[in-house]
Amino acid sequence: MDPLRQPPSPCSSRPSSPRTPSCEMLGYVGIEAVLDQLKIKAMKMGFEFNIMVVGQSGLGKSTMVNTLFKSKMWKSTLPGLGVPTPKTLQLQSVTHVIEEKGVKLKLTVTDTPGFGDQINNDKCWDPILGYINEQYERYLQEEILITRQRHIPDTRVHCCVYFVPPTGHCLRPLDIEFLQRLCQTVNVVPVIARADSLTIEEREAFRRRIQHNLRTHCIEVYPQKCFDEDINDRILNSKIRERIPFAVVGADREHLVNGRCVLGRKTKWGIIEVENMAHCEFPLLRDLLIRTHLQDLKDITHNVHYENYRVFRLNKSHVLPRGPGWVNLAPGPAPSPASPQATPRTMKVCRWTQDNSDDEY
Ligand SMILES: Nc1nc2c(ncn2[C@@H]2O[C@H](COP(=O)(O)OP(=O)(O)O)[C@@H](O)[C@H]2O)c(=O)[nH]1
Ligand SMILES: [Mg+2]
Repeated sequence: MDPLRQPPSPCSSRPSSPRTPSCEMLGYVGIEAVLDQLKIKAMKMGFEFNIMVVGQSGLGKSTMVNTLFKSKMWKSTLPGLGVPTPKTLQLQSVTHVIEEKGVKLKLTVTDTPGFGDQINNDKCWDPILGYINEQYERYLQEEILITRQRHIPDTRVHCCVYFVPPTGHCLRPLDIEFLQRLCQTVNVVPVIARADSLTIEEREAFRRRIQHNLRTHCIEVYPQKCFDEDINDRILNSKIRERIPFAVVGADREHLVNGRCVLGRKTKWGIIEVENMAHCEFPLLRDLLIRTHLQDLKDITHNVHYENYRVFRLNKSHVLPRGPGWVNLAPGPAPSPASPQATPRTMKVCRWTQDNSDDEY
């Protein structure tokens, strides 16, 4: 027997070669095996994913980070759990490598100090947009090196979870201004924070009003309609769009409920379980971020948001042709988001060349 066609040993990283086809499948080449190859490569490389939480202080951002880390999926040994979450005073990133069924995920969560606490909230978005652009700049500086790393470390923010205060009214002008800027730079998933302070009817009415605000102010949150790739995407994403912003509750303490250990908030009237869909929509947020849309969030970050930044920076740096592949891009500070013209807002690079003009449904 040809040694190349022998079944691989269990520790081999190569997929088995497709079986010899039966007579009726003579035209069969075995292209589908490429999927196995991709899977094995991806498992070897692992995945990187970066999330940021943004919103006014006291809305439960740091608690939500712990909720995500502590929930069943992300059993972790974060130091300090169980003690009250200290106030976040500066941007800070925590990285964890999570492994499940042989798949490694390097997850970085960036927690931000609350904004909007000042009397004058002018440009309170600057530090956050500055951080996001800085990560694009880092990636760009690595990418343009002549001898670049085979794998460029990716610190770019793939998703920003924006916490809306549970006022029950509508988006505040500050949220609208912030979201308008943020959505042009990064994927944004808004959530209704501390949703346990609203009744089910209030949550629903608030959600509808926020959706209306987003539409009237042309704020495109994730998943953006124009990037649905096919009918299946449209069906799934339109269901998600219906439910966004998710009404979430955060908690970092475990309680015993009917013999089960659950993450939740203990009140006089009972336990609010964060993973129970009857209590809040935290599971929808976690599923979107990890189970269903992780790769898509990364793709849009790379193909749209980073691409906008890259085009903007290359244009700004007067790219001069000096032989094949030469790019004269002086390393410099990331464009300051303080000057509105410095951020690539107005450009929109579409992922695919397909015509999306028929996206209404
Ligand atoms: N009722 C309620 N309280 C919450 C929730 N999430 C966090 N908290 C509490 O709100 C306070 C501020 O939370 P923290 O996570 O520090 O807010 P941050 O300033 O946005 O990071 C803490 O006492 C939390 O226990 C929630 O979903 N509902
Ligand atoms: Mg905090």
